[in-house]
Amino acid sequence: MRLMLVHPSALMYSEIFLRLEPLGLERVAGAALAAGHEVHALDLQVSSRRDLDRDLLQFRPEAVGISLNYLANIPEAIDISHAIKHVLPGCFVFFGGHSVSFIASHVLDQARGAVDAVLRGEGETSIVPLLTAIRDGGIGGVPGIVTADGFGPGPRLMEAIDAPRPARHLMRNRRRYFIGELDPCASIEFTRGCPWDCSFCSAWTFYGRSYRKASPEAAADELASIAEPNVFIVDDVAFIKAEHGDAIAAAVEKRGIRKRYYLETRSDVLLRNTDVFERWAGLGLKYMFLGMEALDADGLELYRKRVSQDQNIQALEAARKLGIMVAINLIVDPAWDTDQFRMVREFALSVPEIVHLTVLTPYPGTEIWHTEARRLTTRDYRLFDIQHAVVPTTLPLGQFYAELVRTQAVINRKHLGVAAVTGAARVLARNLAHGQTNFARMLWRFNRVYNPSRQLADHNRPVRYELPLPVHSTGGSGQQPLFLHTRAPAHARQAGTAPSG
Ligand code: B12
Ligand code: SF4
Repeated sequence: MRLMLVHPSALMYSEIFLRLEPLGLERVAGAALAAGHEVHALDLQVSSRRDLDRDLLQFRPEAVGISLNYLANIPEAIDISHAIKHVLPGCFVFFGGHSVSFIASHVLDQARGAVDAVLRGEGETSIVPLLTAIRDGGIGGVPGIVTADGFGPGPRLMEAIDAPRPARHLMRNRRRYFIGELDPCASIEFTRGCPWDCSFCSAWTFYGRSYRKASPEAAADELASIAEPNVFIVDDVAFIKAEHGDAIAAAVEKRGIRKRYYLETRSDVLLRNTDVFERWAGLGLKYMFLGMEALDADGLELYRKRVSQDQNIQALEAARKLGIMVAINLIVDPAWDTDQFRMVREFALSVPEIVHLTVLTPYPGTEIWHTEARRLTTRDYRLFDIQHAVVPTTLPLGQFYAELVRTQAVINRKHLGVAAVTGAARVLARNLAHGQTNFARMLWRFNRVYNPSRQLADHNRPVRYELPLPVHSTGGSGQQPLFLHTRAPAHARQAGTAPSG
């Protein structure tokens, strides 16, 4: 069958810092290719709508799948579905991905017939059964399927994540993928899932708190197959298990692979497995996101981060000793007043690290979607990008954005200052010499995009598609009802029970 897979456009406020390959979509493509289907992929982060229109007419897909990891992309995906049905009325259009999995039937209703199905959960296990069912019938029996007729069987977790390999070769314009100065940059997955249970995050609910590891040989083979000199490791929390991180490092050393890496991890994991991070620093690990989330004990408690502020500070020291640059993430609570923003500015200026701010956002799939007592002030999908306030702010909204942007600008100026003396100018020149302009554009675009009036104006756009209303609970019925995948393989359940944080 001719299958076309599409990733929507980049999110405006994060595109400044990064644009990364759609790894999940590439893995779904890999599964379909392995079963003998003809697959075409298009990423609107790096291609235009005109490319999409042209490809639809030339490739004439029998099925089109659109990836929806981010809520903010849902309106665009619904519009694209209408356009597809207009030119190819017989084409089967379906959605899949992280965010849409939690609100599948709502989105189907909103699409008013333009979307035939949503595949919830991991796409590798359901794509081939879906394509077979489109041809032979029996769509209602596909794992994870939701159609206008209702829910089919639950989504199925893969036993192991070694295969299928992401079909990277299908993506055009790969040189446009980057994160910060790692330009161009590919992505890879060493583990899947997270055993912790932070209240604002849906990574753990999606995978039912399971945790799976790629085999070290498969991980190193895949890394060796990547052409880009830079790699983002997409794991929710990298190197939770020291022996796994060490085993991949050994396989990478054996093959003599040399790249520069960016990853995400937790402070307690960095402190517990410092040796592993040191070994990876030797292999080229340059940057890491550290989700500190809050500067005070109350905030850490509220987000159920299970890390103390002392551990966070020690982790920063550990990373500095290893020469790894940290991007600290802090969650901005819409309840903040000017004092709290000032404190964050002071903190950001007092540490050499990059500080990244995201606004506390209850979204489907998270615990706070059900427990947050504050009412949503908007249900416009496009504002659920954790750069906008979607619950009431203590400051008037305009002032909240003014404080937010002022804080971000102070932080950004600091980096440009630090960057100039620490050699970013050299990096910039090197990238430009190789025709890589993503990092340079990022430095110049900040002021245009991060602008309080623009953020405020985003709230006044006409709204065509809205999120469903949350179903409130006190959280008393345990965590199981939040899980999307409910049956983890036995080995994964074992690994997932022991976060020592
Ligand atoms: C790695 C990651 C990042 C990285 C890289 C992002 C990137 N573009 O690659 C970084 C740290 C930079 C990042 C940034 C952001 N992220 Co992020 N990120 C993740 C994370 C941890 C893993 C994503 C991943 O690559 N997984 C591995 C691949 C293989 O899995 P996958 O993409 O989910 O695909 C599988 C399924 O979803 C499904 N699938 C996917 N597409 C399709 C399509 C079809 C047709 C089908 C059938 C199935 C299918 O099958 C795939 C294979 O199993 C997820 C949490 C999670 N565990 O999912 C959050 C997550 C997706 N991010 C989130 C957010 C909010 C953001 C930011 C907006 C935060 C910010 N403002 O800074 C930015 C936006 C960046 C951007 N535009 O890409 C939220 C999404 C929230 C929401 N509901 O909208 C998540 C869920 C985390 C959370 N907080 O709960 N992110
Ligand atoms: S540790 Fe990170 S990925 Fe895991 S639940 Fe918390 S925020 Fe989500």
